[in-house]
Amino acid sequence: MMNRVSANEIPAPAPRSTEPSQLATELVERLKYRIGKDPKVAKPHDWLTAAILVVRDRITDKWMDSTRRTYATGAKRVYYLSLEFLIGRLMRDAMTNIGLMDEMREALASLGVDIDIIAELEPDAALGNGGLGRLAACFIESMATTDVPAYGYGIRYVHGLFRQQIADGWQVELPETWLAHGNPWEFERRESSYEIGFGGAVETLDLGDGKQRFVWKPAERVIATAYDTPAVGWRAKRVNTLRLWAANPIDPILLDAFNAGDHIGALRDSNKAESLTRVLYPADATPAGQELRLRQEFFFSSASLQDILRRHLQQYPDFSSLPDAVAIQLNDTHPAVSVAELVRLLTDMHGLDFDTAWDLTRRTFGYTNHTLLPEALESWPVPLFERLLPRHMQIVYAINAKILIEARKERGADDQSVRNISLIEEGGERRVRMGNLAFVGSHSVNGVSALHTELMKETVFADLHRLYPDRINNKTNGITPRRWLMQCNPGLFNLIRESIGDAFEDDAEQLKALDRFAGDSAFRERFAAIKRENKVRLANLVQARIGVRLDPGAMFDIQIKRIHEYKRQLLNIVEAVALYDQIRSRPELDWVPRVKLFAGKAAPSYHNAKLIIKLANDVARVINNDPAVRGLLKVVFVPNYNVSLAEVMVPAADLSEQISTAGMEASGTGNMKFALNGALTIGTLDGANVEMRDHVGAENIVIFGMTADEVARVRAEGHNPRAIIEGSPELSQALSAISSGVFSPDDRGRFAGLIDGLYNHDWFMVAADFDAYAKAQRDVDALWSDTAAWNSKAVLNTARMGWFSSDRTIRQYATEIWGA
Ligand code: HBZ
Repeated sequence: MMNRVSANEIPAPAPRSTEPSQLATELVERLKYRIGKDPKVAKPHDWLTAAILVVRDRITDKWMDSTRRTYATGAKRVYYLSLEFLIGRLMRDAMTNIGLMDEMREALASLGVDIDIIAELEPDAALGNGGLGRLAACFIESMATTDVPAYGYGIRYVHGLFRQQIADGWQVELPETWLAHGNPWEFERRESSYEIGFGGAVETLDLGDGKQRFVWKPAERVIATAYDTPAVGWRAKRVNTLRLWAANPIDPILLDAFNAGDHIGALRDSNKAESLTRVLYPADATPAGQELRLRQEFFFSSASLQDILRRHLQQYPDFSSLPDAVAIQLNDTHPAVSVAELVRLLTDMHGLDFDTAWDLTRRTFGYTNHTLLPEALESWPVPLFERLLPRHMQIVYAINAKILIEARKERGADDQSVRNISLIEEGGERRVRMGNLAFVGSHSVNGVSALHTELMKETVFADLHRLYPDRINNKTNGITPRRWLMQCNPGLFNLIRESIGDAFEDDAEQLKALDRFAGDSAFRERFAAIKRENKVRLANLVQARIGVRLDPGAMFDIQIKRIHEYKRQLLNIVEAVALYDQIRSRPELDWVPRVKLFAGKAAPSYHNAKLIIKLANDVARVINNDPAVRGLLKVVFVPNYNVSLAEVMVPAADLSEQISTAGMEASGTGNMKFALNGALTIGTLDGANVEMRDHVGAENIVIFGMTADEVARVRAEGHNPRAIIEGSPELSQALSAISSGVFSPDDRGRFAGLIDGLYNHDWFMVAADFDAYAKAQRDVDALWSDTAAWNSKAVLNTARMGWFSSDRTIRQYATEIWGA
């Protein structure tokens, strides 16, 4: 046996030199000994891998420091459970945060390598759909930055979100292959693996004294193996861990079957296991409802909890200290089965009684809700849940009994209220309600903007809120200013530093020192020049990708996000059509040149969303090729929206479109990225737009349309969209152009159904808000014409958005929820 050296006997490594010459030596070393390439023949991809390995090694020193520090201080650990982490590229982020960007650039240059070229080769880790996944990625970075000892837990999907191609205007989905060249960031941890069971039955053993023991005998088992990626915070204060689970079979091959000639059957179990973590579900609102999805949810919940409990027992004698040492945050209901799994592990595996386990569970979990859409709330058919997780079904019933008895007896809930808070939806197909399970299993339930949190109390969780009035709280979302200002907009970042010093780098709220520059014309001009450079960069990208030439002098009006009816890309497109009409009929007027840019993916099964993409492309083709418009209006749909594309589009925007139907966007985070980078917002009073208005000032944001209350009232009372449309000549004309096939001469009826929906119910209030929106757009035009006024407002947006840093959000979670 080797003698174990205890961690504190190993001397901390001497800080390495950050001299470019030293880095160059390390680059060549990694290239030779880790990749096996002679620098003479190394390809750009090899250099990328070498650069990542050099950076990763340096981060690793800090990583071990952080881990030791957490042990030594006995600090509380935070676990962020999320089925999605929309990370994007990591190299630039890591280099900026450890302060090696300039040195690495120089080191690579000395070897004849352009850092910007190899950086572009890094694939996006697109392990998420949209805002929820990107929020998780911002949080991971901010938790390291604010020195919260944290682990992100998720799934290592082999295929992230599909690659979007646009073929003849239609979205086509292609597989995404981010691991094709390997992943130099990650460490495989074969020793951190756990068995995960599915199906089978539960045996009940009678222990006498009315006590019982339950033994779950799963019919299938797979192994979860950990892959760790270090997550480094700003100035490398701390390095946390993103631990992603991959599924492997217990037996890689059934040799008996193979030897008997059944070569396919021999691999059946292996394929089945690996299929668990093969692909990310691409729907971002309607739950997939498929068995594989529930398997994914349970697989990563169980692996994470087993890992957490094992780590806890390494440091503490038992689980009575669990809620003091551990906080687990559930990112939406996707990991909500964790509530039942923790109870199971504590009772069946570790011998605690049910009441103790339940108390510890509730004090350990927090739950974040990201949507109010009733159709988006996750629930599982009882028969499916019971077949896959028989023991968890029993535990859900036990929790339910406890909750409902308490509700009736102690809190006087009536029948209707009891039906609403029940974990089981009755009437018709019985289903397990994951939102209710997450709510009762947590000590904190939070929304992601002030408005959303209030609506949670009034709508989806009204009855549970009445029962537990202290549980719901708000944590308004934020974004990391490292990725969304420093890295994506170096021009603006340097201008700010030159003007107000570098305090804002550690505290984004110090950006408010920029306020006084709004009235400084020399500053405004430099600010505008940087915006223009960013627009040129985007124009080049658009030219290269889709061959459309853009004038960087035009207003860049951008809407980028998932395609959804509630997000109302349709409202934006219809307004473009109306504007097109007006330009053609009044060519003599002084129109403001404008480019409307769109990007975003539609869930593959979401018919109307895909039709909206086709409409944007059809409208773009007609408008962009009509000489009568003289380039005053262009419409562009940029394919394959992802984090890296956002990093180019966000800094190039003059106008940010945040136009969801009020009450429907929980928060939004794209809205924050644009405003921080000096775009003006046109938006509804929805999600975090409300708080953005409070921070930037009502005169520096363009708000229009119905409020959430008005939307709710109109929906309840019923409205007549047809009358609204007929009362608006601009709108009727635009809609009839679209539905009669002006933009789809090859299939004139293509959009008839989409437009009929507006006449017949207009659930998302596109018609109802159209006139207000069109008028707001003309106000925007007027403002644009006053360049000084526009730029001054743009500067004030940047100056006043510091509060929306995810560092602030994380500090609030840490003090108000996690006690960390
Ligand atoms: O979460 C988004 C909200 O729509 C947005 O308003 C908010 O800013 C953001 C962060 O809080 N929600 C999502 O992005 N939701 C999903 O991506 C999703 C993914 C899989 C699902 C359901 C929702 O099954």
